[in-house]
Amino acid sequence: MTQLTISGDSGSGNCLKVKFIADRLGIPYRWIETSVVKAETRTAEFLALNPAGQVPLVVLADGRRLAQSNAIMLYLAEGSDLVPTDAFDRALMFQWLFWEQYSHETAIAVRRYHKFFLNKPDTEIDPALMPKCERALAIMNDHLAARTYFVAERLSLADVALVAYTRFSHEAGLDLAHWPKVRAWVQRIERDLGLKTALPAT
Ligand SMILES: N[C@@H](CCC(=O)N[C@@H](CS)C(=O)NCC(=O)O)C(=O)O
Repeated sequence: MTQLTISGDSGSGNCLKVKFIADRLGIPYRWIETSVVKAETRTAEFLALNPAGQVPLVVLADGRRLAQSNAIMLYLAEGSDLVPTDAFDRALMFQWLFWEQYSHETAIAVRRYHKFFLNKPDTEIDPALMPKCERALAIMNDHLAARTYFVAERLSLADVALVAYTRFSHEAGLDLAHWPKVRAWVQRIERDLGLKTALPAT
């Protein structure tokens, strides 16, 4: 039987988000490892599937294709307990999903890519990224000061989207010991998702 395929790079938080949701919801899929560093997202074959040349990309059983990690998560999790039914809570979840893509991923994931995957020394990495990363983590830490989860005190797509790169903060050169509420929340979400922790031992 044809089933969902996920083209993804298993080092990418955006791709892992999709895997986490499919695993959590018991959705069967075939994973097609597609390396960003090896430019496998830029082959003619891949560009024919996603002209944006980016993973994650899913191809549904009927052949329809969907890109953008948060859009894919929303499609897969429709009607599940990971999407709040209350309209305001759902809008809050979207608030964090949009913030993740505009202000969080663009700092932490980008700095991690340059430092960890491209092995660049700090002097060759855009200096504006570090304060942007620190600001994102401070916003999260403040939000979590009196909360267990990002929205409505239960696991939602907001937690899954945000944990994807936050758990690799050390690979971006950030020590989560400075943001203890974030660190504790990462451990909680990893536990909820049944993941082995990505955090370094303290
Ligand atoms: N906003 C997109 C970002 C996707 C993205 O940046 N994917 C990266 C890997 S994390 C990629 O495929 N880069 C390859 C390239 O741009 O050539 C999403 O959330 O899916």
